[in-house]
Amino acid sequence: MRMTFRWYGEGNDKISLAQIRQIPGVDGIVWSLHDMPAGELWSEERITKEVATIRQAGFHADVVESVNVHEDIKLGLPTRDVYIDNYKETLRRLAKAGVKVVCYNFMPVFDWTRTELYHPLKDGSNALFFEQSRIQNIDPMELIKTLSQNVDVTMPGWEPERLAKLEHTFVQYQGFTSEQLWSNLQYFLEQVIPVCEQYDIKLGIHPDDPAFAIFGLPRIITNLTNIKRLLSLVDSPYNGLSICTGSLGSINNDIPAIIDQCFSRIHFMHVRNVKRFANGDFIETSHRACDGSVDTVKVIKTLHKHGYTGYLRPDHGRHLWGEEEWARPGYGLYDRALGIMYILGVWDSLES
Ligand SMILES: [Mn+2]
Repeated sequence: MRMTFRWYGEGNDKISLAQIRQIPGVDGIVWSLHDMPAGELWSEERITKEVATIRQAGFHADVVESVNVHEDIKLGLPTRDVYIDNYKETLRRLAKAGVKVVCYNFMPVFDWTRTELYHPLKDGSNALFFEQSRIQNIDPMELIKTLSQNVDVTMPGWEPERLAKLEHTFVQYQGFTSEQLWSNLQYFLEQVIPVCEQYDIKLGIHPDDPAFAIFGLPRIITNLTNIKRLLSLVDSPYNGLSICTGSLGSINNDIPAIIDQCFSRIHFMHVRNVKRFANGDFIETSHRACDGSVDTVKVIKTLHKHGYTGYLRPDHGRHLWGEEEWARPGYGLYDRALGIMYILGVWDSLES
């Protein structure tokens, strides 16, 4: 297992590479060009510069999260071919720069969705929260407005140019079915996976977050059955998975069973914990197994049992010790560092 940490780039992340260096066990930075609109070709200069910055700080830059998929690809519009060509060329350029794994998702309109960014926990910290009743009774535009009022950073998947077109995008998805989304995902993979094979760069799809339909938009990467279907769309090791225990844990998935059955296709792991409530709400918690609904110890044990040598990062953490004042929601420094120590603690005890 190779421990990594997600970093948003110089001037775009209040956490420095020097701080990340002090977290034990982290040898790689998970990066992206976060200002790049979905569908646009990434320039070689920008890629080279970002990789150099990361390497100069003593890390590898093997994992990119994410190269966003343009909405026209998900919708299957005739214009998708231009964006798929850009995607292929971006993959070639990333491979040439030494990138090994690219994480992406195929969720319509939204990336991850929550109803509250700073919900208080009993210990005095706060965390991302999803409340079913609020989702059912709110217009998506309202939700976005309310959430973005309190945040002065751009969250991945909530980029201004995406939000500006939100109303129009919703109209485009009216009547859109999950079978259409499957078919468009297959079309995309059939185009890009041969490039991945040729240039030795692996794709890992991120599960949908949360793992159920919201606002009437289909969500398909949600459980073992659907993950197997995804893997069979193009049966290549390059068509792989980023398993996120928090996203899959938003419903009652048996994540160790998913790891067991799909192990050879897992290229990247996100480990975090969520606590689910009987009414379907869930809140993000510490990484400890006993603090949430995901048996994170069993997840790590299962990876260890199979001899996982791929990349892993702690995912969203709670906001601790006042860091919500400056940190990107879910991406503070402290709880992710604590999460790493927990994951490594379990791993080391299995190794010893
Ligand atoms: Mn994740």
